Amino acid sequence: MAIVAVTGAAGFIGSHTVDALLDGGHEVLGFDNLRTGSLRNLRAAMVRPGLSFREVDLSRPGALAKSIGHVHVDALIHLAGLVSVIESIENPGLNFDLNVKMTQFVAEAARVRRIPRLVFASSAAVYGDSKTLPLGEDAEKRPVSPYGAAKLASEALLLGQAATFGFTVRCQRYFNVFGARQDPSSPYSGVISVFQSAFREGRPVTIFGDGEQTRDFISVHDVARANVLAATKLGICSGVANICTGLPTSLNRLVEVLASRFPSAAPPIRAPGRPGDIRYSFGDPRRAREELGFIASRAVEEGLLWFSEPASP
Ligand code: UD2
Repeated sequence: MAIVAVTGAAGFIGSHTVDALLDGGHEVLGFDNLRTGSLRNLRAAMVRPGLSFREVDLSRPGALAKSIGHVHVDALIHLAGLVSVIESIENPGLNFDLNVKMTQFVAEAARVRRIPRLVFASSAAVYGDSKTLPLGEDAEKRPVSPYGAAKLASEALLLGQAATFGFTVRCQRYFNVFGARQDPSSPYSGVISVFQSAFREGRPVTIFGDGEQTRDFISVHDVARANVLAATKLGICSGVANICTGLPTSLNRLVEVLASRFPSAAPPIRAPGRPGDIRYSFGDPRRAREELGFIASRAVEEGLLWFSEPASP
């Protein structure tokens, strides 16, 4: 069993990763500044043995290494950061601080505290509007937001320092992640959480464009499992891998599946496409299978039905 540090532990992906680590019998040191994360997400984990949580601002130099102290950490999963593409466009300086500079502090903590393995939350945003489908890891990288650019820069920072200082880094390029605890309240939240809460509350959803755009939706449970594998699997090397299903799903199909679950829902509103929206996106999942032994287990339709289960009376 390993001791694993998790940054962004109270976030959407972070809290599920903490749960999955505890399920595997690992010990977890969780860190979060609670800017976008919430202790609510860790409610169940907090009462289990194995988690020690600390509220800390990791954007201060040295804060992470200091918080880890002299605990012998086997792996560090770095999920903290600025998570909204739109916020990165509105505030590119903050995006730089939280998504690039903070990554450097993580690399320094790994070096100073001799942490042998890092796992980094990268994103399909590094591909931007690349036209090669499915998106393989070697596809052209054309980020179209400060967020995507910061993730790409962070991958390079970490891979370069891993090679220099002798630790292993796994950069995980998540595609469109969905599942419980994803905040549906902002207009820029993941489409599944927005649609799901609208269906539940009997409000119509808005489809931007013709609804034929596709995404590779992956369940947060699968993403958490991929993180645990990257942090704990023996004998893996540094590298980059897509964390995706390889299956494209259109928005119209999403609405069809949700409508079958909530038959009395109002019909969707149609609105013009969002500027900068990517038309088709789905990844090639083979590298994660070969290098991590990771295969997504929950197809989006099955995951959606589970996720959209109407609340019991
Ligand atoms: C996702 C990620 C983003 C980045 C990007 C990389 C999320 C939340 N965002 O952006 O972080 O990694 O991929 O390419 O996972 N839509 C509607 N109605 C709504 C909301 C959305 O039609 O009410 C459409 C939207 O215009 C888009 C699709 O749904 O065509 C998916 O939107 P999204 O915001 O869930 O995710 P995406 O792919 O833009």
